[in-house]
This record gives sequence, structure tokens and C-alpha cells, in this order.
Amino acid sequence: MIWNQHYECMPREQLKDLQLERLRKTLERVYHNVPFYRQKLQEAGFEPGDLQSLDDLQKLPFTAKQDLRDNYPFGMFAVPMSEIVRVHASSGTTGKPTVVGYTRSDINTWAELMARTLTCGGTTKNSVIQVAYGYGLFTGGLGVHYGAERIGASVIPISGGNTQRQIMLMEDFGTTVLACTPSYAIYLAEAMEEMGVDKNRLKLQYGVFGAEPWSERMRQEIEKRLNIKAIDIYGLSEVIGPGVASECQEQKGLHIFEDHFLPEVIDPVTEKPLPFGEKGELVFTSLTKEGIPIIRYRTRDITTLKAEVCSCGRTHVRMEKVMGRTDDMLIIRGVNVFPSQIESVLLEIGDTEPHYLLVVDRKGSLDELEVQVEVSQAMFSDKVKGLETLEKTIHHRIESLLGISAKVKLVEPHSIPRSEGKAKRVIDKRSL
Ligand code: DLL
Repeated sequence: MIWNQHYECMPREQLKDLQLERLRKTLERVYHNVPFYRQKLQEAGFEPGDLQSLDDLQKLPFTAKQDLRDNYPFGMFAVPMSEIVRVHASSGTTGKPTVVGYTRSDINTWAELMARTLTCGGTTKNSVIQVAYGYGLFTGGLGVHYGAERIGASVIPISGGNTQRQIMLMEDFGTTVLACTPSYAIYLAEAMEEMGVDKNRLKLQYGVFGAEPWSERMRQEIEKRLNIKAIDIYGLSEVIGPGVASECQEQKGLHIFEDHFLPEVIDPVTEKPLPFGEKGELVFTSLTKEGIPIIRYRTRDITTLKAEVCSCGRTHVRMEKVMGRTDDMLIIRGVNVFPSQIESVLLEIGDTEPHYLLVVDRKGSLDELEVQVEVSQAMFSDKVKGLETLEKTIHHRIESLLGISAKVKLVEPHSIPRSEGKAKRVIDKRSL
């Protein structure tokens, strides 16, 4: 099923014309309404009228998260506050959050994009969708909510947390679609197993999971433990929230909704655009937003764009599953590692639970990585010898696959805090 055949399956040439026209309007809008962009464009010697083709995008300046912080709270808005009908903000671990604003038309666009996203996964008006993303300043809850209502599905706006109650309602209300972070999906699966819930009695068919990096292995784990199909959905507040890209039933990359967002992948160091197929940092330019249009926003997310046509019929380019954020990348004695890579190794070995924590510290001048992972209950009750062997196996596998030597610490089942939203996988003691 495709929500908007016209735009999602538009021939590429026609799509490019549409993008150029929309980019022109966006540049006009920011040039005349946002002092930050006017100044940046003037510094780059570029006026909106100079735009000739989509290739000119490369002449435009980048925007970083810090720019939004510097203009806190509403300095990047392109309309007066009287036109803003909703504000969201991303949590931000330190300091002030980054704030985004939506006009009525933006909310409409967002609902449309979320209707596309959910339809990509299989939601219809007959679906019962349990929205266990947090409601509030976070874009997850309300984003999914509006999209599901647009489709006409029955929405259960339960928000995150309250795990036992989630499971009770899932059984009683006959939930068919679960929307939450992948780490919360695993927590729900674990809680169901402990409560002795018979999964065959549930009506759950699939889940729309995102808001944090999760490996292909984690997908398999969720699909197995919840007996559902797990669909990856991607987005970020600065660009609109969820609804930027979504996997279709093929589960082979996420379609970027290119009639609204122009993607690029750049080398994060040289800032030069990379061709399709090469891994780098994802950058977005919004094409239709009014409240807070965004030009060449550096997401810090690492992925690859692929141009091959998808068998689902959509013509929009796909991005690979996000490997991680540059901010979360660990540099251990010169080797770059993403938490998702360690996650894959752990899940592949088995005998552990999908709950882990990476602790980075500096001893003298050397960085050290400790991988804490919960062992399975069966393994935990086993002989000490078995645990020692498992520890060694994990150590060797990480070393041979990723090229780093990590200290492995097996911990008791349930000792790593569970996440109801975005999981915290890394503790970096070097920056404490
Ligand atoms: O997390 C929006 C969202 C809500 C997406 C619900 C999907 C589902 P922020 O809080 O601004 O917005 O965080 C955005 O989360 O830059 C990525 O690093 C990460 N992220 C989001 N989706 C995925 C995904 C929401 N599917 C940041 N895979 C982004 C990997 C993701 N990382």
C-alpha cells in the first residue's frame, strides 16, 4: 500500500523539477525572514536568484545544531510567533534544548508524512496502533499520533513507560501496531515473557521503531521475541520529527521523502558531498517547511544513500539503516567504533541478553573500553567455567571483527537499566 502514489512514485525527472522549485521558494523564505540565513548566504556570496540547478546546493552554507542553540529559542523561525501553532524541542543532554516551531501548514505536512510512514509499514484504517513513544516536547508521540489519525487507524495514545499497563492494554484492546523505540520494544518483550503472556494470543503484527540506532541483529531479536515485523522509521526534530524516512515492507533501506527533504551525504571532515554508495554524514535541506526551514542541516548520523529502484514502486532514494551518530562514535586507540557494531557482535554470539553498556575511560594516556553485557538466565546459573569461556569468546570476536581490544564484563540478568525511550548505551568517563 502506498499513501500518496503521486508524490511517492513520481518519475525522478519530474521530482527534480519539483525539488528545484521548492528549494528556490525555501531560499527566498529564509533570505527574507531569518537574519541568520541572510547573513550566512551573504557571506557565501549567494542570493536566492542565483539558484540555477540542484547542484548549486553545494554552494550553500551548512547549518549545525549549535546554530540552533545560538539562536535559542525562536531565532531561526521564519514566521512571527502568531503563525506558530506548535513547538517541540529535542532533549539535548547538556545545556538548552533545540527548539522547533510548526505553522498550521507544517502540522498538516507532518501528518501527511507520518501517514506515508505508517502506510509504508502496513498501517490501515483497520489498524489499532499503540503509541508508546513519549508525548510532549519529544516529536515521537504526537508525530505518530497525527499520522495514524490521518489514516483513520484507532490510536491508543499511551505514551512511553508504565510497562505492565502497556502489555495489559495491548492484550485487551487488540493492538496490531506498536510504535516505540527499539530498546523499549525489547523491554516490552522481556516483560511479557516474565508475565507469562502468550504472544500467540496477541494481535500484534508489526512495529514502527526508531529514534535511536539499532542494528540488523537487534531487528531479528525483536522480530523473534515479539513475533512481528519490525520496521525502521527515521527522523529528527530539526528536520520535522519522525516522517523524514521510512522502510517499506521490503525492509531494505529507508525511503527518504524527497519531495519535502533534499538529502546529501558528506565527508564529515572535508565537508565534500559523497556519491551514492559511500558512507558519510547525512545532511538535509527542507523544501516545504514554513516555521523553521532548514538549509543543509548536518545530522551527525552516519549512513549511505542508494539510488537503485525499490521493488515497492516508490521512486524516492533510500538510506541504509543509520549506523550511529558521530557524537557516539568511540575512538579506541585510533580505531573508530559505533555502539551498533558491538551490539551486532554481542547478539550474534548469543548466550547474552540484548542489554549492554559501553564504558569508556582513560588510564594514563590510553583509552579503555569496557563492554558490560547481561548474560542469559540459563547461562548465569551455569558453571563459572562457562562464563569465563563466554567472556573470552566475546573478547576475541570483538577484537577480530572490529580490531579493538575491549574488557568484557558479564553482568547479572536485569542489572543494566531498561529504557522506556532512547537507550543510553555509552558512559564516557573521560568527559565526566
Ligand atoms: O528521535 C524523531 C523520531 C521519533 C524518529 C520517533 C523516529 C521515531 P530527535 O529526538 O531529534 O528526533 O532525535 C533525532 O535520533 O539524528 C538520529 O541520531 C536518531 N534517530 C532517529 N531515528 C533513527 C533511526 C527523533 N531510525 C536523532 N535509526 C537522529 C537510527 C535514529 N537513529
